[in-house]
Amino acid sequence: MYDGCEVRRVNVQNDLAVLAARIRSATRLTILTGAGVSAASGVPTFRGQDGLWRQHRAEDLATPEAFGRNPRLVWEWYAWRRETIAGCRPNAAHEVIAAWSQRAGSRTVTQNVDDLHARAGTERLVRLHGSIWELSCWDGCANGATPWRDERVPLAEMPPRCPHCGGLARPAVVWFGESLRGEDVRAALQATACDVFLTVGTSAIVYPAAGLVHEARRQGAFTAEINLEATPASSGVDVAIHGGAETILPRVAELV
Ligand code: BV8
Repeated sequence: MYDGCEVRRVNVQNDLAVLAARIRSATRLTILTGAGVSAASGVPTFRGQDGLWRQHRAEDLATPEAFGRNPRLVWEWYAWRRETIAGCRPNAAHEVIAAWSQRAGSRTVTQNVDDLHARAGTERLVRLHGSIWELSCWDGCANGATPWRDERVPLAEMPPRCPHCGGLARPAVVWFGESLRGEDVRAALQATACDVFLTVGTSAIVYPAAGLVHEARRQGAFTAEINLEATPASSGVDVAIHGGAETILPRVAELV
């Protein structure tokens, strides 16, 4: 007779084998990632206990209203995150996802702005919320609408200025209440037409990203979730595996 944790272990082993078999036979694999895949690299997640900064919640700072009210405070938050991320490297979860991205028909859609998927060499990457290493013009000049890359830590000046018009620069990320870029939304929706849709390390509450797994299931995809804890998506996927992405993904990769 199995005790509780033995049953759980057996169930997880079965789920890993089922997911690996589905990935092995898939011609179109789509992976959606959130902050949880970068947690093992040392990048603070949004809603975990490490998600607070000077007692501010991410949702309160990652908005155009917050930036308009106090650009220096919001830039200090981004400068702190840039400095933290600059010292982080891709972890085993990024490495497995980058390896799977070499397969034809695979696509990776990330909510993260830390660029760790790009640094791991991930192909066909859709960055739904932009990059913390890119800036654009807050004051709306034509040339400054196109994001430019600035990886200097610390930034040359605080707050940084637009090189085109000398106005205020902003992080070229998508804030709450802002629309995502049309081409990114289209690419993400196209990626829901797949055989396997795997969501990894996201609390599944930020839209439109959180709606993608439901759209994939509606189109007949096998859906799976790898996350440290249950989320609103857990009850709707075919397989929900609870554990660290940096340990679960390498185990699945061994079985594929
Ligand atoms: C928009 C960039 C049209 C900034 C971010 C429909 C329904 C409800 C609400 C809305 C809706 N449509 C729009 C909204 C409003 C809003 C929204 O969704 N709000 C939520 C809070 C309810 N959405 C928007 O505003 C979006 N815009 O839809 O445009 C529009 C326009 C105007 C008005 C309405 C609509 C724009 C959303 C983009 C916001 N920008 N980031 C920045 O980064 O500074 S979102 C931000 O949250 C990050 O990108 C982050 O990636 C993302 C999602 O969070 P997660 O990645 O899931 O991170 P989190 O910390 O929450 O969870 C981590 C998970 O990992 C946890 O579950 C944890 O257990 C797990 N974990 C931890 N360690 C590990 C692990 N898992 C595995 N292994 C581990 N080791």
